[in-house]
Amino acid sequence: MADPKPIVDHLFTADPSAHVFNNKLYVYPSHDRETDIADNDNGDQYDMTDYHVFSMDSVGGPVTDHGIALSASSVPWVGKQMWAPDAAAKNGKYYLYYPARDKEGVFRIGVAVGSKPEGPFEPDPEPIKGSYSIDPATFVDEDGSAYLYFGGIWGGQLQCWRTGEFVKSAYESMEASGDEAALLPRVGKLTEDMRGIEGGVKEVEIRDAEGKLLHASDHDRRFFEAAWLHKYKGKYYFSYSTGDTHFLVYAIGESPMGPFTYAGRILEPVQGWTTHHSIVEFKGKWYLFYHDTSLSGKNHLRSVKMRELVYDAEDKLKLAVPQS
Ligand code: FUB
Repeated sequence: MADPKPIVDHLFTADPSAHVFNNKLYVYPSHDRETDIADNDNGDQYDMTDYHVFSMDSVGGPVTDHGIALSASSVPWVGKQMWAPDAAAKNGKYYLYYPARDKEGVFRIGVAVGSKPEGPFEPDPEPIKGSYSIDPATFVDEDGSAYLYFGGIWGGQLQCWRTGEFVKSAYESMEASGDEAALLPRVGKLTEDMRGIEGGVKEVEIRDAEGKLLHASDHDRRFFEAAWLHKYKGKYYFSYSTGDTHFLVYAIGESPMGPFTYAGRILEPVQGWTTHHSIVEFKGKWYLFYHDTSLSGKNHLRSVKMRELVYDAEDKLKLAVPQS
């Protein structure tokens, strides 16, 4: 199959979080922009300043760009770099979750509230208490309980939060090999008003088939960034990027808080340094949203694409048409 076309090409978009609200498919991506900042491991080249929201009534139909939903200039705590966002609906309101560096350069996660899925969103003046690192992803369960997953290594600073406090000197100490368990993504239960975390932040355990936590040296399977959670047939599928190996993989659990057991790979590396995704059911079919750099050839100018996903007889996830 030919590589799919980006869903839009008038802007560069990345890190797509897709949700169905009011029978429409909404996509909440990062809005990549041209800068003259050189690529580095810190991710300084991803210097985004606002978010646009997109929607479609049908797959393959027109995609509407609803314009700017939130800008860095309207959030008092943001210093720079508005990275991968997500959105949730509850209590008749819509919530946009987004990471950015604060004025001290520490990544935090903010929330902004709107009355429509496409925004505009009014930001809370402070980041979510207890939040840190990047790549927020929300999941609202059938009983109304809502969860916020987050975390990303390297530029995303998760390695600085091993103790629960920000330790700047730990920035370079990314685990690479040896006996230690891999750094784990984080999850917090969202408060009823969706603007805070209750009960503290927990590690999301990702285990192998023998029940052992994945090792730091297990680069093909260990967590790096880009967490996502969806539910299928009563089971919780936690998917993520393996970062320096650039796979999108998933693990399955019985609870949204984990633990999850590694289950397989969804997508091979895409063109470009990062990979990031979401998974959504729309009109009876399942879709993977992801990005690559096929339009620009530049790591920081990405484009969102989508592909259909299917489950096999054992409820394992795979692309409907294999990656070419
Ligand atoms: O878009 C900036 C960062 O690149 C995201 O937060 C990561 O997931 C990676 O895609």
